[in-house]
Amino acid sequence: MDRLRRRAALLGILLIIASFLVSVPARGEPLTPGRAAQDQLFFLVLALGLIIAVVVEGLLIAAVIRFRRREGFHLPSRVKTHDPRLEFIWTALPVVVIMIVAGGSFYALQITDTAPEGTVHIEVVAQRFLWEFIYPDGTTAQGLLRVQVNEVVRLNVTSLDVIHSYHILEFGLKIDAVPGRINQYWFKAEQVGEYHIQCAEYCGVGHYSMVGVLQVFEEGSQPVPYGPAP
Ligand SMILES: [Cu+2]
Repeated sequence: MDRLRRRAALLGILLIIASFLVSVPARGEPLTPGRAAQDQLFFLVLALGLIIAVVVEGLLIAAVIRFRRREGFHLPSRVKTHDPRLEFIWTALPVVVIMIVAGGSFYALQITDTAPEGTVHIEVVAQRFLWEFIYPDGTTAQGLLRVQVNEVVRLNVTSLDVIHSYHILEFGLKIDAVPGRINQYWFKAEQVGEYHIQCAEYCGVGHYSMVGVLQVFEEGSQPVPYGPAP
């Protein structure tokens, strides 16, 4: 029984480590300013969480070992039930931690929600089961969005039927496409390449096929598929 329990505990620890290792490389190098801000916030929260976990679990394990039931064990006649200093510390410390996380969150939000000047506006119209892109010059494209590298692009995302979600994993970008509403997001692709666009909100039987490609091309390598930036 003891051996089984030990093996289960070991397996649990290995699973936690494995899930962490799998999730980190999947995030890769930041490709947009919004993604970089999100990563900073993620690692800030991760670091704080790890410090708290080590301290709390360390204290717990130390207490379990030190105060375990031993031969000749008996409860002390007087047990201390209150310690104002200790209570102050365990109230103040979480407040400080939450304030640090709140500060980091507002900083990240300010970056992801504030598009720089001189942006190219592209309308993203979702419908079952395809993505349509409307460029500033009125030309449209289905399933393929082309933008120039290092160009600041503002997306106005909406839907014609049900709620969809415009998702590009590498950009840390996920924004709902809601009928009758325009949700905005901006990005600046900093690396040339092709990125997978996927609907991330279950929208019907064809949901799996609601995909597209974001093509980020080198400046001058091909004609710009849209008019001049407004
Ligand atoms: Cu969808």
